[in-house]
Amino acid sequence: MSLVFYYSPMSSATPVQWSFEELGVPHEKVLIDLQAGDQRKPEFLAINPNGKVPTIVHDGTPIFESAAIQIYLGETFGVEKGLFPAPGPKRGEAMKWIVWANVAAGEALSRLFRNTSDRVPAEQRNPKAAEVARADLGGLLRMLDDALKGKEYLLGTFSLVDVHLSSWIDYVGMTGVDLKPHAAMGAWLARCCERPAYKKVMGR
Ligand SMILES: N[C@@H](CCC(=O)N[C@@H](CS)C(=O)NCC(=O)O)C(=O)O
Repeated sequence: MSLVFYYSPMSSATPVQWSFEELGVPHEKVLIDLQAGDQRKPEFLAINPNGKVPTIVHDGTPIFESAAIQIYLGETFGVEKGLFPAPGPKRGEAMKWIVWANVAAGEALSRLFRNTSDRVPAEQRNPKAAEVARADLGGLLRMLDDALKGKEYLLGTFSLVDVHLSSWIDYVGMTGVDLKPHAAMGAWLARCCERPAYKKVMGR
């Protein structure tokens, strides 16, 4: 078996790095230095034409997009370790949350970033659009908070779904979005962040 993981620290590769730690699956790690432009080198573009991390290559097949990678690692290695549901409705729930994080919540966060970040030229930023994005993101966080009420983890027991979403929410908090109004989500985030695997990945 050959499994190669292309990553960069503190990036969209972080949740995948955490999953690898939880799973304990042997793999080769290749650092892609985004500042140096490694992601635009022809040898990397041949694997992932998007030129982005994370990317994995399993037995010669490249897989990109973090949501797809998490689902793939879950179904390939996670079921026997009790970290991902077997095929069935619970598997559907796992996929639902992972895709939701990247597509629905990710869209609102990137809209907020595009309209507030000083890394985006001022003339491309729109305060009204930023306000709408902040409200949309708040609504999505409320939805996650509601889903976590009365629960330790999203699917009941800890799984790669919690890895993916809590890593993402931890990042959202680091961007300055206020997470305090969402108490159930905050308690769950604290539980997830205590995992030794996450502390190792984050160097905490
Ligand atoms: N939707 C992608 C996003 C990946 C992504 O944007 N990765 C960033 C790092 S956080 C990247 O590699 N950027 C390099 C570039 O765009 O040049 C995923 O979830 O995998």
